[in-house]
Amino acid sequence: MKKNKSIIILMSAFLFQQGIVKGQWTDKREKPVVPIEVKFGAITKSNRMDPAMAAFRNYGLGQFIHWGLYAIPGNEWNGVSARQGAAASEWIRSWGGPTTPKNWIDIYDNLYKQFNPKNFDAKKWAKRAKEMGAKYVIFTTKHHDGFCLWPSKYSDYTIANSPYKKDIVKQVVDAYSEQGIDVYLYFSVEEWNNKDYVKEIPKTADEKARFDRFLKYTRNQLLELQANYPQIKGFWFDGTWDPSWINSYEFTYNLEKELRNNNPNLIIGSRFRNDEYESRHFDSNGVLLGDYEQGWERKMPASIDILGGNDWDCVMTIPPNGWGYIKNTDGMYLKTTDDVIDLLMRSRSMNGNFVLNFGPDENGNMSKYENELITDFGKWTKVNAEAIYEVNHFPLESKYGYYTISKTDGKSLFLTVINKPINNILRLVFPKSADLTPASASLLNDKRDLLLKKTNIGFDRDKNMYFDITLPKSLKNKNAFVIKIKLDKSKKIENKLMDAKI
Ligand code: JFZ
Repeated sequence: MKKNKSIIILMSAFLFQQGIVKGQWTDKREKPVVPIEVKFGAITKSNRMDPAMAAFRNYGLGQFIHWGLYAIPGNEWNGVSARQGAAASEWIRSWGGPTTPKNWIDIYDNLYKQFNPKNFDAKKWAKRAKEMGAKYVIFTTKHHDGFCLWPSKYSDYTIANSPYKKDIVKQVVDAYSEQGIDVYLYFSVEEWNNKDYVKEIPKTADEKARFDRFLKYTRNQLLELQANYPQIKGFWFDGTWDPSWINSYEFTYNLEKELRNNNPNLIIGSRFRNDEYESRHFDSNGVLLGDYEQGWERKMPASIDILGGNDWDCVMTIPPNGWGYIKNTDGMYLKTTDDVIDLLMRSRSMNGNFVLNFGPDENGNMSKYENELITDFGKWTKVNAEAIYEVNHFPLESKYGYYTISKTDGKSLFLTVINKPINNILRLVFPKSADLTPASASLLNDKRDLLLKKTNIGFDRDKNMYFDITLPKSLKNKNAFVIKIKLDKSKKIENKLMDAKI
């Protein structure tokens, strides 16, 4: 009986991680024909125009860090892998099935007694993040296991009671801020080992009292984080899917108001709360709850249209799944520099931020692979910065890669070339009605001018016109490269040959 139950829990955790459980993701919502009255709907307007939100839109690239007690096992225990046994490395506490170590939960809940990251150096992390080109960081203050990386007054299960003792969140906030990288705090509402936490809607008096205490505790912690680290720009909420939290819509509505009152520039995503009809991410009228869509986790919108103009971020792991440290990645595909360039520019071409996750080990070291990726990817973001930051979506598609356009001049168009044509000629397609068309082109990395010519290919009744950019035959890039195209007022004079009469 007990075994069956753990298999069911494990399976649902798995489906959940895969996003298969209904209603988890922010697919385009059908709006009701007649708007319904929503009392606990959106607090901020979509597309906030204030400087904080403008900065968010320009970040382009972020770094996510998942660090906590799960870094100690690193997805295994005594040489036994938790693969197939736990949903992800940071979920190792819920290890289930035949490979689960004896007394596992108990072992896990005592790991804090040995958390003592001897190499942890927030300044080094922040420098490296800057080198990668990250403009913001999202750091786990507390994951589902409930362990706080800051010395919270409201819990005993914190860094203060580990051998390390010092406030880790503070070091991260200070070091990243010093590097000019904005800080967002990841915060899981759900806590697996909190006696007051109730998953289902509290029914008995005892459950009600416990969950009530839990809500107060959550509020206290969030206010504490805001008071301790006033520099933070926002929160990245998680673990907000249980019926108990969903049913607390009035509480969460008021809490969001309170957090925003304390900091009117605060940025939070759509995963914090729901309206009174259990509608998460969006209220029942399809209005975004929060400042940006937080549903594109390890996935990408198929096209910008699905986003309905909302801001969004894509958070992504380097291994297939697993946000916390994984000691043994043998047999796992690890995303390459090419992969992350593609994902970054795909996000940017649709106005989103791309956030790459890192899972430091128990001593505070990034893995060799992560470090190499930072260096390699960082070289790319540096030379191609103009195409990544302060850019907008450009409303044309290219079979060669992704377009972004400069916000500053609206005339510098960037084409990140992922697919290089065999004949070295990129044929750009613009509608004949376009006001601005390509006037000159150059390589962004070494500023080399490229031959650009308008080409009349003579298709009958064609609505498009064509611009051919010739790449030097000697061009041998290791990765994707960016072409900067200057747009100018389109010359409307066409050398029109006679159309065939049919
Ligand atoms: C959550 C966490 O469970 C995970 O450990 C990690 O921190 C990630 C960033 O966030 O993962 C999720 C969250 C939501 C869904 C699936 C995984 N979901 O809605 O299906």
